[in-house]
Amino acid sequence: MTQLTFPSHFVWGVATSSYQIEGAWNEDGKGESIWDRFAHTPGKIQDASTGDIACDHYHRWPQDIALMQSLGIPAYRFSINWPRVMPEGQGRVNQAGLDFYDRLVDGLLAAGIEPFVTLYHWELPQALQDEGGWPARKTAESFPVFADYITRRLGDRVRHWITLNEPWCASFLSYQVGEHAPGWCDWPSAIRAAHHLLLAHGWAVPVIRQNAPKAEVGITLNLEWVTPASNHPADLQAARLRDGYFNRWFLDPVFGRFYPADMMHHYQQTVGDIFDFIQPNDMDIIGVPLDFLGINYYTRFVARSGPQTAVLPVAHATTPDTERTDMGWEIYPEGLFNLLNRVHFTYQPAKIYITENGASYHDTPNKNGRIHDQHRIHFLHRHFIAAHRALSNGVPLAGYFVWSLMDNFEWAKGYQERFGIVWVDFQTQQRYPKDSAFWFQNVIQTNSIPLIDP
Ligand code: IFM
Repeated sequence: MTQLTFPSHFVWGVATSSYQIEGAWNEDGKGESIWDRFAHTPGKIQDASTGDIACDHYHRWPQDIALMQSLGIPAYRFSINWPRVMPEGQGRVNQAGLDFYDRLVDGLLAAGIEPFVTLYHWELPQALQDEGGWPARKTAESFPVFADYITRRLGDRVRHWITLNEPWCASFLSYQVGEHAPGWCDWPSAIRAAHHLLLAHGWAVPVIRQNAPKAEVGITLNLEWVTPASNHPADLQAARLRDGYFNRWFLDPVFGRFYPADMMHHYQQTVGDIFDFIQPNDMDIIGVPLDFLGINYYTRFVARSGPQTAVLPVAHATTPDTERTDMGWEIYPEGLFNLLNRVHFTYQPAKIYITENGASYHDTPNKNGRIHDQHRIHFLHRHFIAAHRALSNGVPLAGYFVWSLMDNFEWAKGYQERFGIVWVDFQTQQRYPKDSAFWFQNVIQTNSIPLIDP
């Protein structure tokens, strides 16, 4: 046996998100999002760039669909920019914005590409942020209305819906760490934001089901494989806290288990008595049964006990000889295998899609215009093997989306990081498939990967 074959209906795809590729930040009636405001604020983005133009996908989507078609990509995960459709986040609908996504879906289907649509990949309308943002319950109440407009328009054709992308990023990274929009650094606000994001998810699911009765509905969580730096009790405790903060805080409520008791207790001790925002029935709404769980996996977290004063006394242990991508993230395919098994055996989702996995490498085209991104091929190959091993273990893994179709705006890092399997020249907007794109094409065509490392 020289090849590992995937199940016949396994879904292979690529993923993007609206702000990272669309550009056209203020065209055709689009409202301002928190990312427009954040990127326009000096000092927030490392290379001082913005997503104003990004990959200009708003204008170049027909070529981008043709590109995917030429690479034989069967499924495409993209997201809807909320203020493009509802400029103030509630009330008025911008028909031109809805039309854009309508054409995109039609174009994908005509090209034989299955759309997987994420409703929220972080572009909160600035108008809703001005009224409190995700820490305010009102923002959660606006979300199912937005979901209703989108799914009434696209629900006859889109068969796979993802409510939220990575609620940890939209809450803690955005309202506690301050690295993402709107850039707050406040623990109680972040914990409230997480709750309201999950509530928004829970409210949106029945709305989507009503408008798209034949569709699958799920949520995408970014999960880490957390390991302690040593067997010292303090490091074991650090690993438990990191896992609670990053993974269990979202997994437990989404699977109907309330928030993890140890973390509630921990936050009560360190942040204060803040849980008054949980209203009767909230947890039942959040725990609505799903058709699938989307998992975004990139790396592991090695936890060691950190400074004792912070809410989260956990540090990321660094090991000098660790293999890393150009972004500095540890390459740890075993973590994907472990995580898939853990989620399967602990939470038993009906189905799992890996909705993102990939790596940033800074390769540039050679004089012939070729991009030999061998590291990325190596990275993907090892992660595909991990996914295949999980399948053999009985994990109901139904598909795998590579992040990303093309190089794009990598949030606070701007354009310094390149996750695409297609290289983008941001001056000319020309796209150049990297070697990994052709390698992936072959994986898709054969529905298998070589056992031996390419
Ligand atoms: O670019 C992001 C994406 O928007 C969400 N998941 C992680 C990717 C890489 O950082």
